[in-house]
Amino acid sequence: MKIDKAEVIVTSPDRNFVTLKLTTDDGLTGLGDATLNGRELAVVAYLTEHVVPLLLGRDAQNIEDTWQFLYRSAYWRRGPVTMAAISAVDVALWDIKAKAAGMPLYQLLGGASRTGLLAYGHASGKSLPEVFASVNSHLEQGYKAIRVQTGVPGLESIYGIASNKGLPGNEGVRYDHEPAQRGALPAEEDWDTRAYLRHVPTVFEAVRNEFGPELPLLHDGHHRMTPIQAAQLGKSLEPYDLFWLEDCTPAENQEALRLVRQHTTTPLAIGEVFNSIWDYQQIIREQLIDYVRSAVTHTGGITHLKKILEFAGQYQIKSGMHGPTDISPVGMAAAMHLGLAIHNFGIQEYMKHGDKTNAVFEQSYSWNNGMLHPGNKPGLGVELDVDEAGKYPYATAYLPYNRLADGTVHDW
Ligand code: KDG
Ligand code: MG
Repeated sequence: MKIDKAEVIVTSPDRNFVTLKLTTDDGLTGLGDATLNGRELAVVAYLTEHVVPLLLGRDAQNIEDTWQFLYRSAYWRRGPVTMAAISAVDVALWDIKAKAAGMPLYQLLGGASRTGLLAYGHASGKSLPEVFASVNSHLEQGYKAIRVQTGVPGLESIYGIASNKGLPGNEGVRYDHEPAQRGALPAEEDWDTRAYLRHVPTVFEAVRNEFGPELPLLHDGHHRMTPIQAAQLGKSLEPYDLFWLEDCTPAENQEALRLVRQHTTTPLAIGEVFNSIWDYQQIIREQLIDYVRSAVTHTGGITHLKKILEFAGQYQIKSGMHGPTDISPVGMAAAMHLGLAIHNFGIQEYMKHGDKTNAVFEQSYSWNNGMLHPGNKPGLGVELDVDEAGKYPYATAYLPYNRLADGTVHDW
């Protein structure tokens, strides 16, 4: 079974997505998600210029060998662009293998370890009444676990607060949280860590009082705190029993989590911007985290993320795969198959895609009563409608960035 064709498809229904489609000489097709938010075209170029020519004529069955070949033969290893490209190839090959076997992918990965995947959604609001309304709306939609992001008095616009406006060019389409904005330059947001640290615990106290002790609540610090500030936040949130505190410190300095860990028992999740097992080596071995946040899309595909999660499992660390709207339905389906199969599944992030996206990517995964399931079609269970995709050409879009009151650039 040889790879006969490799196409890189860029489409922008609601937002930009990059998809790799592989076709074998016997006509099987496989899809892989290669979307890297705000840097999409870098992965397109990496795939088109350097990967597609190496794939044509290769045996589509040898997934591990292809992974090692793409990783090691490049000499220049890791990095988000390389690893997103390798991931797309890897997932497309798993899709093909599962279709050839006539099985949903999770069966090839060992079969189902559970009946469905607990998923969390994103509640947010600038004020407490808005936060409460958003939590209520998520409960009505069936969510059984909810991330809470709040505005901070004095700050105009910050990460994680849903906008009802929709994105420019997409007015009326409301994602719960879609930070990338179309336009030639990134939007500037403001930040003040002390104001944030003062405000967030008051919101969690109010949310716990309103919604009771059982609802799993999550929060994303989005890399903005120093280690001691993160320790302070973890400690001040302990009475509200968080499921996790995510990305409390910048991801480059994994040792920072030692200090955070010394001071708080709030569970920690990190890794949405990591891209290999080497980013996790120390923090898993030293048990500095509780959840691995990597997406299949950004961490070298199923082949590599499965290895990370097996390593994590030795330390009772669980999965919490990244699933914002910049992970395409192809990437989401891959996460669901992997999450259903592994033993140490924790939770899956799930933000619903918009109608245009759902028309481009036909899906067989389901959302029922707060649980996701990848479906039972052979392969990933997602197909791309090329005609629909062709209606939405790439549109330049960037993630925002932060400045402090004195103008200093800060982690976003
Ligand atoms: O592309 C960046 C987003 O995926 C990220 O900001 C979302 O932090 C995020 C999350 O936890 O979903
Ligand atoms: Mg996050």
